Amino acid sequence: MVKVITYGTFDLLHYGHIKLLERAKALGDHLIVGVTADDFDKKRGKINVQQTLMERIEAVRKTGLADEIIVEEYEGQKIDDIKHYGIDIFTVGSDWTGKFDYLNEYCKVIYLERTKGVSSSDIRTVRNELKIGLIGESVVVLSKFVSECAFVNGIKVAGICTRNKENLSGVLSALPLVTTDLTSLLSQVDAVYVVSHPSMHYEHVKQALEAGKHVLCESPITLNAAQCEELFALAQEKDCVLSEGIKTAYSTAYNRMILLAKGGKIGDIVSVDATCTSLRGIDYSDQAQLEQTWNSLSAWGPTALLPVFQLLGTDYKEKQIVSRVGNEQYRYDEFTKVTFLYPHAVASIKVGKGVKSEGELIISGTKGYIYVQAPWWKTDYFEIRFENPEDTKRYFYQLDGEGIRYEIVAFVKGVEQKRTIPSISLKVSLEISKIMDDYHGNKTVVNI
Ligand code: C2G
Repeated sequence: MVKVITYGTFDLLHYGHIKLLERAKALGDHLIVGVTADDFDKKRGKINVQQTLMERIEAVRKTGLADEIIVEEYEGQKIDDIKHYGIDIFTVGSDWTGKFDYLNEYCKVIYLERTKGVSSSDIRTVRNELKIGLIGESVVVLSKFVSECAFVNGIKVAGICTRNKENLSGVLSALPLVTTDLTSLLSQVDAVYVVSHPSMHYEHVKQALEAGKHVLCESPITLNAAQCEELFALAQEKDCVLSEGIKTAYSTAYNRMILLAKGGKIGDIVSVDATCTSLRGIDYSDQAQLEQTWNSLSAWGPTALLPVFQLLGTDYKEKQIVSRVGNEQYRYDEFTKVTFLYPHAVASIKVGKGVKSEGELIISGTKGYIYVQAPWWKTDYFEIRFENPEDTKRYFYQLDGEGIRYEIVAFVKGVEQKRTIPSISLKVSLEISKIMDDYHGNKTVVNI
């Protein structure tokens, strides 16, 4: 019996895949098909896969062409499989010609002509070509966002509304539409990415939602809790997606760390301590700069609050906000520490653009603790440590582009499925706005 094996993602199964499977089957008597696991696809840069592993396996099964279906989970698994299953022939489409010649050491390698004119990424792009507009002034953040969109199927940046037209460069100045008029931008797009100053978010998000546009808004969505509730209600009424933009929430390493912590790996969580600082000078005499510079709590608070609220919830008993405020009129804090008291736990965040500290995340538990080194908010690595250092567990999950592309993929999927992908729950979004509200309203803030 001649055993053949082939591998693939088989996302949105199409006739190119089926023709490949038919010809693979014809090469022998028994065909094993390896379908790639989600993590493995992500690791090899395929971040746009629309269907789950089970949906893709089921689609391959329904062709009736596979005698066996296995899951491809790690780099190098092909060699293990060829040995384990006693494979005679490995085959794959000609787009991979040369890439698997090393397998000749273990079995025959045959490249089959790839079917022209069809691909999963083309189907994805046609299916949901989302035109997105940018709103804001930060050239660095916006340029990064445009570059990251290039990795995502089915999204196109159609223009920008900014008060900073004269300073645009590169990818931003090359956009089809550069305007200061939000109405004209909204008429050209299906969705917007809002990264204007937080004091403008409410106005911009509201106008976009009123116009029936989906919104990805850099957190904090608003500086006022009631307005935040109002915007989510408006999004619901308009059947639009309103997503909170905190790129950390979309990083695999961060999400796996949260799951392990919640799963009891370190016992009961007693303390969550997150620090985010980035030393940036500010000229308090420069009104224009003050007006458009994000204060520390707005810039870093949402990120630092995320693990606190996702691990301990938002029903804390007490909180204390301590801030070193450099400019009262704009409530520009150089440093803020917020501590939370829960029934059986405590938490603290330290954020600052005028103070430098160690940007680490430490989750303390009754059996051990999780340590995420600086800059924890864009990490691909964390450790779970116990009393005995020899028991330390180390985790690595590749993170490309600081996580922004995964945030965009989640937003595009959310729009397609007409729901906000629950990476950040509504409760967390509302609580983040409440913290901003308390700070900007100078409620219960202790000044140092
Ligand atoms: N294919 C094809 N014609 C197309 C599209 C795909 O012949 N128009 C072939 C590919 O060459 C591959 C198989 O169908 O052999 C599955 O394609 P994908 O799902 O795109 O997966 P891919 O990442 O190419 O899988 O490690 C090997 C890879 O897993 C191959």
